[in-house]
Amino acid sequence: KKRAVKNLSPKTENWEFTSKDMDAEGIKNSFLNKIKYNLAKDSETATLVDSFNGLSFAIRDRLVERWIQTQKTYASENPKRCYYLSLEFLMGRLLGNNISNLGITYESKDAMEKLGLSLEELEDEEIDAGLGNGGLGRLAACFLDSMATLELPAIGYGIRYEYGIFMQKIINGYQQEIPEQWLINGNPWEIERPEYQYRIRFYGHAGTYKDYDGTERRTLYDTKDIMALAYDVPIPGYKNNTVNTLRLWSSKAIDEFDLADFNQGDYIGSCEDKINSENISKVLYPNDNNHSGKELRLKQQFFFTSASLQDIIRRHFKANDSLDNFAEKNAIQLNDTHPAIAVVELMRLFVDEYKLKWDHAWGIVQKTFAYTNHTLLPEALEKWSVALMHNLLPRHMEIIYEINSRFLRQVSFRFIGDDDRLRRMSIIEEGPEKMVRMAYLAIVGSHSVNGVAALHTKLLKEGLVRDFYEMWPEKFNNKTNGITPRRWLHQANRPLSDFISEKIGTEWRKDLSQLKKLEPFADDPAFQKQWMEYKFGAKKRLAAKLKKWDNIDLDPSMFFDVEIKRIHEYKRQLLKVLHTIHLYLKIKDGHTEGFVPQTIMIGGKAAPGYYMAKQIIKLINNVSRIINEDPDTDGLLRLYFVPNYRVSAAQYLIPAADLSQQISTAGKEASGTGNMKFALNGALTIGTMDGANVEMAEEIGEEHMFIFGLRNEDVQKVYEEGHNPFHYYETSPRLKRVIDLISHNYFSQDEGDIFRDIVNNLLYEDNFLVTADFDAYIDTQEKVHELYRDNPDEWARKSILNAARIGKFSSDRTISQYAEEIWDVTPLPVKDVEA
Ligand code: 4GP
Repeated sequence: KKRAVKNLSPKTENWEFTSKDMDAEGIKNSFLNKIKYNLAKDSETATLVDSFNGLSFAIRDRLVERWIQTQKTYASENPKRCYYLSLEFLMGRLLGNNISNLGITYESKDAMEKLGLSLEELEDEEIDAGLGNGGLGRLAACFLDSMATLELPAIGYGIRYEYGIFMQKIINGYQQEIPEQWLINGNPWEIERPEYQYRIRFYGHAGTYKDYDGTERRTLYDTKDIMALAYDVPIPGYKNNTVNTLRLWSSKAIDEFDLADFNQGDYIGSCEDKINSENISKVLYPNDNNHSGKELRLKQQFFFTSASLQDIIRRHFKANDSLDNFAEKNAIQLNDTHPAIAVVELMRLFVDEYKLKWDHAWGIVQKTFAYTNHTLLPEALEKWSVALMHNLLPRHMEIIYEINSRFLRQVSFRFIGDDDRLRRMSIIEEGPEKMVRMAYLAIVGSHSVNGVAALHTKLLKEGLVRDFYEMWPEKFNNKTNGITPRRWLHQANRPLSDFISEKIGTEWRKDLSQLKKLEPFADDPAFQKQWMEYKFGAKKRLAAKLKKWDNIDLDPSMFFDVEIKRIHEYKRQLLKVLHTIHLYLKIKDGHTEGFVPQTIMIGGKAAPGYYMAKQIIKLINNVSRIINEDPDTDGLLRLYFVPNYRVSAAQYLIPAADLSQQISTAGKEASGTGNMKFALNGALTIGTMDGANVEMAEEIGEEHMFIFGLRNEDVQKVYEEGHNPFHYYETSPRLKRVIDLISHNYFSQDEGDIFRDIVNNLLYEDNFLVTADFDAYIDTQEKVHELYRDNPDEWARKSILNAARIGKFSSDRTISQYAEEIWDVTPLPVKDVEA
């Protein structure tokens, strides 16, 4: 059954536009046309935002024919399709991406230059589509790019949040969250589809009625309904004719105003109803790796899930006349448990609305769904109170009970007399408050369960859901994450991308394993020199951006050490801060001989309700101020907290980094994807044996990375035997000095004891073993600096080898494996659009 992954390499080769429309002159004319007729402006009155919108409309036009052609092809060929259901799509900016995937970057640049405009400046006007928090959401975005590039008939479904991830401002060192009005200038990439609207039914109660043939059936009464309205975003493949769709749902009141209320004079009351319905798609929950049990969140989950399923069934019936082949035509991937209620909703639709028999329906449901787990952290595991679920979705709660009772019967048959196992595996958790365990529901309702890196999948099987693995080992599989090389190298680092293409051709953009061809150059001094010049160029580009965005002055001749990701205790930004303080102390002690002049950059958002994460941000900022203002550190050490870390900032930070920080407590980071982006751009990694770092070390060679710290087994042992952080404090003089400096308010002289909680946590709790790994980390950082200082050729060689050997981590490879091993979906190339 298993085919080689190679089969899924793109079918369309040597794709080039021939159209005049794609040259600079064509783009320029089209742009001028848009400025005039779409925006009613001229060269005198057009603002930068107008120019951004004008160019975006011009580029969108160049996608539209292919978009229509793609959808036509799918409709007529009726292939099996894959649907990616995700509460998050962290898309970032689209202009540069769409231009680049069309292969007209230089043409667009020229077109704008002819008009005295700078493409880069226009790109800077685009506010990121920040419809996600971190890894899980960005992965979904990379997957969309790969699915289109691989010519897979795929659709992404999500929510069109009016407010995506908040904008982070730093005020007196503290994070402040500002709502980001990303739609304020309009969104040139979306098309509203009023013809696709679905009714979503909440609350009410379930009851029985007699069908015409006398069968008793369940249905819902007295529900409170709202509408889901579709907005479509085009997702172009890289240099092919495929343009897939990301369909985002926006909530809308059923009627503009409830006329009954209106006539009774309750004008405000009826307006409130409308406002309440529209709240559902208002804001993204800003949690990463964390579950919030709020009713509105469950509403969001059901809202987008139900709309998507209704849309999928509608589309299915356009090309098929029965639901019997539903699973043969539709594969639905659940991006974490956030859309897991889909299992229940599809059962409800099949059984209540389409009147299928339970067993028949259940067989289809299980064959249709597949579930991806993204984290082992207990606080991220979704559980919904039965009471809440019953109130909001009464019929779904009934169906969950039915699914559970049939499932537990299966378990008790397989493991006779094992009552504890029944209790452990039940979808309903008994306790003071009964809870629905969404991960269990997702596993029971799917034919495939995957983790996102080899180690993570292993731990999933051995730990978190071991009982389920024992029951259905065949359901479990690994799909190591990947990233799209288009955004993360071709676009983000175009000079380096062009240099690479000069040497090894352009195929790597669709087949990242081709980067292997760089290996022979790794020893070539001339190539090494050029390679490092590109790194220097990227540093200068970053310096210009951070100056413009945040008024930060970077010195590009320094070593750049970068940790960018969500702020989380398990990701251990604290370890990086402690190290920075250690370096500062070295300088203050006068040990500056051979000190590698370096700039340490840390960026990331903290969930607004995550106290410790916000304390860590404050600490970074305070340490930064003391260090940067101390004249002793001039030319040696700088620490910056980069505010408002986001996809567009990552595109500048990652190419500029010399060192990538991937230092999570072993066993905690499911995969990581930033780690891959850095290596692709020639940064060396300092990291623990966690997540995909393990597989990166296999590919790149451990000797070309800086691996340190406790392994997963060690961590487990420490947890079992009881961790005593105070012991490390007492026995490591370096650690003691650093912690003492913080606890004596050296970094908070006018603010007193504000870091007491951090210090106490480090000394008496330290769940993430910062103290245990401290010395190993400091020593390994030292090795990093030694190599950079004493052996720049070897550094360059390693940098090249990192990029050359990172090919496995293309999301094209990941998606090929999903398509072949889970979805059974094959590429469907789209023919050339006639001129
Ligand atoms: C993240 C994981 O923390 C990260 O390791 C992984 O690379 C990413 O998913 C994509 O699989 N999880 C989340 C989350 O973002 O909210 O659970």
